Amino acid sequence: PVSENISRLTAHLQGWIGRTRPMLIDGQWVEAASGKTFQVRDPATGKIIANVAEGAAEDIDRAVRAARKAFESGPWSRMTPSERGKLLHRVGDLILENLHELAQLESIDNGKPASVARAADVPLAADMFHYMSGWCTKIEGKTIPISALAAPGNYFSYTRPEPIGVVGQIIPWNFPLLMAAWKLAPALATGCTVVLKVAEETPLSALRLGDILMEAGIPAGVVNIVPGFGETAGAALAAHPDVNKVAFTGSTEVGKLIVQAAARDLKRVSLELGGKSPNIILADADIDAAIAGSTAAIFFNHGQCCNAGSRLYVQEKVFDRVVEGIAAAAGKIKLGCGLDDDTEMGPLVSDVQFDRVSGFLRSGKEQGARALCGGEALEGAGYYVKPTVLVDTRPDMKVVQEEIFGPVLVAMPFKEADDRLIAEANNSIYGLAAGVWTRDVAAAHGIAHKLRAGSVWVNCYHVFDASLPFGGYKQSGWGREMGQAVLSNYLETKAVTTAIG
Ligand code: TXE
Repeated sequence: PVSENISRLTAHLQGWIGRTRPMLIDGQWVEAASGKTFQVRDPATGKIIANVAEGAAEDIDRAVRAARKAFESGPWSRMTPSERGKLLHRVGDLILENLHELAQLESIDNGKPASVARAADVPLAADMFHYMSGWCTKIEGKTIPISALAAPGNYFSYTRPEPIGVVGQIIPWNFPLLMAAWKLAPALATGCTVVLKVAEETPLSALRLGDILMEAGIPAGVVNIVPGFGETAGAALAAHPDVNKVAFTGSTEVGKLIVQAAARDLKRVSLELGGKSPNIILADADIDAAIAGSTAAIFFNHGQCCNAGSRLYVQEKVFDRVVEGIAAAAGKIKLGCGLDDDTEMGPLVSDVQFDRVSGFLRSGKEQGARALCGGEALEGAGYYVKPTVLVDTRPDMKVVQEEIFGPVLVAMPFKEADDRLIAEANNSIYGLAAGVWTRDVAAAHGIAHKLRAGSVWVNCYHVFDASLPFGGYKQSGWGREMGQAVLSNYLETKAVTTAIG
């Protein structure tokens, strides 16, 4: 059955989604070599919205060959940095020109409210291209005064940052367009060429972005977009001998498989993986702001954020007020189809995620946690789970240790903001993000410095910017996305030394 929500899309999108969506290889929209397609579903109804070409090893190989050709013989490698920068800027402009449609597409594919996609996902994706377009002309080497003890003489030495080559990028379904932008923009800014494997749950917005890249004038073969499944297309990309680097966002479990596959040829790897981020509220904080911010920290994007503030630590004397405040706010969140104007939280992305999150809710109950609100799915069609706050938890519970990736907060009280609290907050295999709420500046920075996390937000949460590096400590990943820091993911450094007599 076809989802009735298709009729709510613009006429143009209805036409676009109504045709089997091919993959982008060497500037051409083509079918899979096998001729196979797969179905994409609307998480609000569980019904079908599109058919998409199902890429596998042979398609990945075609795409890698196209990317290699575009990298070696141009035109990408022959373009000036300024020309590349202008093209990237144009991509950002075109994303904004298509804001409304991209937001609708993201909503029907992922389940998130279109209003959120319009305010966040799509403009942030455009911003990433705009920001990275500026870096094209600013990737500079250094001149280095050397001593050359073993070979005395006069030398002129400099470094040259060079693009790593053909990059394989594998992205998840939680921010489908934004993750494509986070990956593509820096790779293109550094002069690499790309094969992008999009998530099987949400391939549509990245395929639409493929149209935009072509319209902007990105040359054939520079970006190839292959939808398909992880174990086939994804694994083939991670293992392809002619890929120089793999950039992956997804589960820590699959991140480890990527490293193993890449190890065979010692490919460079960067990883942005899971999290179980602590969010700490001290008693002296602006409690109303902390309640509002911590509600958003866990429930934004239905909890399907790698950086979600999913472990809440609240100082004892304000614990009840805070958790009851968050539970009250959670109870007011309007669940519904992402295409409805008043929806604040949509369904989870898929039946698989729905079952996974429901399993965590059962496990929490079995191990003795108590739900202050939610704690169950919504009856009826669609993959809806009620926003949930769990208390009476213990550090060893599955719901406290593992990434749930759904709208489920676990809350724990603490006595003093001392080293025991820090140890508890750091008691995780992950280290992606953290939050601290307090009016005490010294305490805020003291705690921020001791947390083993790649991002720490003080009196705020989920504040992202194209210029700020983002990524994880420990099993949350390798390397950083965004900012100047991401460029090193896609560059090699060459040292050139000339004898000058
Ligand atoms: O992730 P996968 P899933 C976490 C979150 C979630 C769990 C499972 O906890 O509940 O992961 O989600 C591709 N070789 N995150 O199963 O499988 C896959 O096709 C190569 C956190 O969706 O990691 C998709 O494109 N690629 C996360 C991508 O990997 C493979 C976001 C991510 O899918 C592959 C998503 C393989 N063997 C989930 N297997 C975050 N950090 O934001 C799968 N893939």
